[in-house]
Amino acid sequence: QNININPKPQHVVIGDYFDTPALFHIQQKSTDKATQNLLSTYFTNDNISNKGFSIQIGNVNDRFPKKLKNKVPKKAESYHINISKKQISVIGRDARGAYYGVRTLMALLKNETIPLGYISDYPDIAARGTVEGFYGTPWSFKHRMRQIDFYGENKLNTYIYGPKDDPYHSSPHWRKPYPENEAAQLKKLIDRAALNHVDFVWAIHPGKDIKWHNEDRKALLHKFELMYDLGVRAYAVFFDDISGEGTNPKQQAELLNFLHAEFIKKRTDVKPLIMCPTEYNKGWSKPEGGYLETLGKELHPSVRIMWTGNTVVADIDKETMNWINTKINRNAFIWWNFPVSDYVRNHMLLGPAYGNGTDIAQDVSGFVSNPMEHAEASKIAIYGVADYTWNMSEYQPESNWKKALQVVMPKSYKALEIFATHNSDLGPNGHRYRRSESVSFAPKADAFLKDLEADSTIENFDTVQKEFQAMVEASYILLHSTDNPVLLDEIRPWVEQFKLLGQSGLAMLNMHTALKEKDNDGFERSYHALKAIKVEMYSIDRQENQNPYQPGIKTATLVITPLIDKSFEHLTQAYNKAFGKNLEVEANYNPHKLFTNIAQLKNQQITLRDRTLALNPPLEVIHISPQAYFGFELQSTTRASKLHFKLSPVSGYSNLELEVSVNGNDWTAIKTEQKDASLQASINTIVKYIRIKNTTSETLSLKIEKFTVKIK
Ligand code: LOG
Repeated sequence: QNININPKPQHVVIGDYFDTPALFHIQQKSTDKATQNLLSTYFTNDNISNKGFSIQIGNVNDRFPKKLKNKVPKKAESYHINISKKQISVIGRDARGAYYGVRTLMALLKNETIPLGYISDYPDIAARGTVEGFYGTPWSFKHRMRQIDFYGENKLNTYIYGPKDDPYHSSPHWRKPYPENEAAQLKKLIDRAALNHVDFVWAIHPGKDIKWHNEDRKALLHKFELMYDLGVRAYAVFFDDISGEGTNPKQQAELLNFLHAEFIKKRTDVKPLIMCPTEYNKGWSKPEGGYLETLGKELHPSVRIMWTGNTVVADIDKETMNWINTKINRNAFIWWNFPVSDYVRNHMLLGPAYGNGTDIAQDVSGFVSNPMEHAEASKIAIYGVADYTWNMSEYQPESNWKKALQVVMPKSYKALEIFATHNSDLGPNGHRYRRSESVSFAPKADAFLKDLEADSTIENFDTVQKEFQAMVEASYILLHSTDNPVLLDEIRPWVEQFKLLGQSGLAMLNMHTALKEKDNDGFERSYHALKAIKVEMYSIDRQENQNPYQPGIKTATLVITPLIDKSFEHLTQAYNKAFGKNLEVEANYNPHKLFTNIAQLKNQQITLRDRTLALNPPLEVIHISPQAYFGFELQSTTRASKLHFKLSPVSGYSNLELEVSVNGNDWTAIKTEQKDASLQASINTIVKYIRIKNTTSETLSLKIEKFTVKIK
């Protein structure tokens, strides 16, 4: 049925539509504060009247016709909405169900017409939401407030607060109270969560330095009490990413059971505990140690145990669930590591939330997504998680994703779609988790390259050109969009990069046209333009998002970038060959150059990363004749500092000299110092050229294992 509500309701039976009334008569039976607050955002003195259209809101314990009450699904958080020409009844199974019913009601009232009929609805999974559990800059207060509202709107009921870099969540300060300011902000968040019917689950990460003695146990209990005073009514204890004493499952279980008995059970208003085990994925579990079985046996049955799947970053299927659930004697609580990007920080993950089995609703006790440090951009995936966890069997990743784009950017969503289509994969990474990217464009790119390399007419020229144009135009639209400044703030450098990439694609196509028309001036102009665009992209990559892990800004790396680079290289080679020219073929821009007169090394790549210039070590033995040298030519005079090199055999060191120069003519020798098998030097001066030179009268044969220099 065609009603646009996220998450998709379970049962919708509707017929004719009637015009949405302008005036309403609201009768609240027993509603809670959150529902009252929500109603007050829509029903104001302007649209309330005793003669208005009747809307009744309450739960199954209120007075409603029996036959309506019977239709409320017998499940937690469910609701039934009945719509007749005379009135609308919203009946919740419980307070949260009534709240969700009102959420659905308000989505209906946004339209010009309302359908007659009914909606019976309930969630597939009990706990649904996010775990702010990533490394890196924790979300800001402002972002968290926006997130919590978003969860309420999308019927997500769980926000687990556990940012690795909050020192009061983890070591060193987990035992200490939050400073006044932070406590006040947390309190506001907790209140906001309550207004959105979101459980604010406060997590503690004590395992790095916990001692299994009474004092630390008491410290934990005390911290729980402090958090209770701030309004926390749900708790988690994380033991992930630790080593040593803290990993002992018996001790972990004992602590959790202690907290359960001494804290949870003694209060009527606190939810059962959630814990994240140390062996939180199958790849890391060591069957011989019996870690998971111990937890399964010892932990109080009400404690929910988190699980990331077969590996740290994995999609979840039936088999995953069967495996873990038998080990832990309960349904695991899924910690889905998507769209978290703390291990690929130079990428934006804006694709759909897909890949999880749609048959695991009965096998999980909860499902939360670990998002990116970019909160607003993460909403695209979270919107999908809301739908998936509510109504799993009907979840459609692709159409959900398109709706999500409209929700985060109501006006510029089409431009956002072009951007997000090409910014979803993570690139190669240690967890080997990948996402599809540029899906519908990929076959066209392939065909383009094939034609180009076969020197035949390029069938897809126009299609590819249109895509590049769309990239540039979409970028301009996004950069000047006003419908979500918070999102724009997060994605801006990636959009700038994306715009430049589109422009470089157009320059590449111009090279092709010029080559075909034998317009050499035209070819060289587009060639140099493309190179210049690469310089700009390079500088964005060096200036923005300079974290120490994966610094920089990568965009459209799976399909578009390789398409442009390969085409550029092919075209330049073809041009050089046809006209006897010698343009540099290599597409990837690095302003610094290898500096050598050794033929064997001429094509060796150099890379620049974190201000460290490195020669990619060649695998073969290099023969260095007398006076021959290798090193770097910097783009301009720059301060160089630490230099490292490693050669084998080490006996080679005594025959080589390190020299620097500002002009390439006058050279100064720099003292080196041998440390173990490698040589180091502190240059600490402004240079343009750095080289290692054979100062003997014999040819040296050696392997270069490492050659790097730090530059400003
Ligand atoms: C961490 C988490 C991190 C994620 C992805 C869990 C349970 N723990 O490898 O903080 O964001 O992987 O990098 C983790 O996933 N450790």
